[in-house]
Amino acid sequence: MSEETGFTTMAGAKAEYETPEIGVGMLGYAFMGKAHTNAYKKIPYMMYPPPMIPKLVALCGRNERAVTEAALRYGYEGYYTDWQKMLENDEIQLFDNGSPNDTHADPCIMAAERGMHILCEKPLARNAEEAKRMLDAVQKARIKHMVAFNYRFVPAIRQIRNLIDSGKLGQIYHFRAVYLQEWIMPHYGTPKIWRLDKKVAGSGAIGDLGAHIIDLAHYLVGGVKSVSAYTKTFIDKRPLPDGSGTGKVDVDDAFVAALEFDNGALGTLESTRFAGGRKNYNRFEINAEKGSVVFNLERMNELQVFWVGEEPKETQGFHGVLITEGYHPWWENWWPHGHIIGWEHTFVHEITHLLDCIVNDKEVAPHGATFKDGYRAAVVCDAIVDSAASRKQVDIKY
Ligand code: SOE
Repeated sequence: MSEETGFTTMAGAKAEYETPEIGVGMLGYAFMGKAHTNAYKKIPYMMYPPPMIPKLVALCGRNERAVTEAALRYGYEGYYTDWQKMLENDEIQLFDNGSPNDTHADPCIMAAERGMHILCEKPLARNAEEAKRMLDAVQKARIKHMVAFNYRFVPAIRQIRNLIDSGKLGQIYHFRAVYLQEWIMPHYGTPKIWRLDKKVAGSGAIGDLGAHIIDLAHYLVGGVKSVSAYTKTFIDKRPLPDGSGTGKVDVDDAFVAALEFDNGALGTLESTRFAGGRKNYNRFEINAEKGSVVFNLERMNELQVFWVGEEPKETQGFHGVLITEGYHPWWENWWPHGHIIGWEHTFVHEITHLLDCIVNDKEVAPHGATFKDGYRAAVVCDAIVDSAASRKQVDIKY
């Protein structure tokens, strides 16, 4: 400390325990690059003490001006415009793939071959065949691998999983899920962006939104036995983003599906980006032997619960509850009860889980989604497409 100023520098100060660093290489600087980087920067001081301290080694993106600005904004040590060059950097131990779906497979397979741990955004791949190649690559390598199905890391959803695991809900009869958005309706004038292009995205609402509720079905209920589905493309031609003309939309705008689970439960799934007024409406309801629970992402700190035989019977029915007590999942890291958290914090939780699994050699599953979960979701996504095309029920086979 300086006697004169009273100031003590923290430069070079060491915490009482050594926390290992992990070098991160982030592919993608847009929406998911921002959400993941925000999480990497929050982990050291909010998930305290952190399992590891992320070191922002490199950001990668094709547009040099944009990736330069993003690397400066977020504090990366440097940037690449070529992901293959980034994957040759030995300073990187964790490869994070937040790029569009057509650049999930090759970079992740190379990262696995180079022994890097991997976090890949959902959907894992454009289809099950591609997802299987990625799964095979990571299973050959001795690495930790996770798919960013971030809704597994909402405190209220983890609480539902805990209620299921503890037997408090009993046998599950129904899983009823919708994931509704509105942003490609006519009044948005959305051009044919990559999410509407089959060779880039693989599918439309199915892989973008449906993958989330399929993964939640797997995480909360179990394996899917069969699927019967419809898909629809409401607008089949859109202007090209560069203004050079129009392009055919070759992916689904919406789907509805009926499922039978291996454990006998029944399910219904629906996803669309044509649900006017629905901004990010991921809502599901589970009806079980001892009660029901309802989750709605647009009110993500709450659950609606119904308990069979609840007393006093005069007020039997669904009740709202805030999942913000210190004893609720992850709440010891945040604020006093009622001081709610948001969508961004699910990435903080999920990346902390991955870092904990890396540094302590723990299994990413069952609470984190591995590439095997990414593959299982891809198989169900393909079954929805196949059932709609054949107008027949499709049995799930891995
Ligand atoms: C767009 O539909 C999107 O950003 C999805 O890609 C995300 O997975 C979802 O969490 C929010 O909506």
